[in-house]
Amino acid sequence: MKLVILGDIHGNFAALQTVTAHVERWQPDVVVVAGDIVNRGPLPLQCLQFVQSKQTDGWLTVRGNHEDYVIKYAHPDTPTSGPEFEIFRSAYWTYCRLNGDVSALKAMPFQVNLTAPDGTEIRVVHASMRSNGDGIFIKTTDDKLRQKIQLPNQPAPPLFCTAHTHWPFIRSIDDTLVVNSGAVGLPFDGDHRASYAQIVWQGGQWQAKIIRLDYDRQQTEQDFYESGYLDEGGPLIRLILDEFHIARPHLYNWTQQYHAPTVAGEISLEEAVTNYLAERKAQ
Ligand SMILES: [Mn+2]
Repeated sequence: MKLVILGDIHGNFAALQTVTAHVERWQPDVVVVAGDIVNRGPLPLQCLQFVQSKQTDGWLTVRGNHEDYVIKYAHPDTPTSGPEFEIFRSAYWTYCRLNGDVSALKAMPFQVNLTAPDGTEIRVVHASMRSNGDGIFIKTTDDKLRQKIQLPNQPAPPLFCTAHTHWPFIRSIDDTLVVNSGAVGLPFDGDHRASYAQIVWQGGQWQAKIIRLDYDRQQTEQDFYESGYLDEGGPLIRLILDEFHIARPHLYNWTQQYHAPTVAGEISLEEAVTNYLAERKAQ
């Protein structure tokens, strides 16, 4: 059995094309898209439609936290003005790019369960069993890792696959192989190349490999400008473009430092982004 896990595409269509061509040459039995197809990147609709077109080839999907950020805008109580909205404007931009149709995102399940050749469980989630925003890192302690891969009614399976942190790894704990596929569209481990996981059942056990691929990053850069994302998505898109440039995350740190003062009106969003980027460049 040959299994592919690919996730965190984040609207990066060029990276998705390169990864897909590589995946299809390998001829896996199953492909699971581990969430975050849309948002935090310039071409969400193209990526979503492409993944949907692959469903006829048997591709499966789980729902990431970024799908949830976009789905939120289909709810009439979600504000579409005010300081909080300005911070999340990029997700609203994605929602508009999907023409307000979130039905495909809503249809994505929290987890995918498959059966291995020996009858045991294969489980794929976006982040962890706690939620699709609770990630697993290479440095997560063993105790925490155990809590993240099981629930009282769902013991840890022999193969547990995840994404979300944009930081690929392969790790064993107890009788479980934990595979984080990294990010197709927006890696955060300092390596610009697209990342996905190939997993093979061999000699009665799982063997995993992380694949890294160069792709047309200039095309994606151009997509940030030509799609209107950079102009229309609000000041935070400058942070996302810089994440793309340096293959490191900004949004979490920016939020820690500037979310409260921005919402309180102590600093404009524009200024908060400019200052943050200047501070990072000075480091
Ligand atoms: Mn993600």
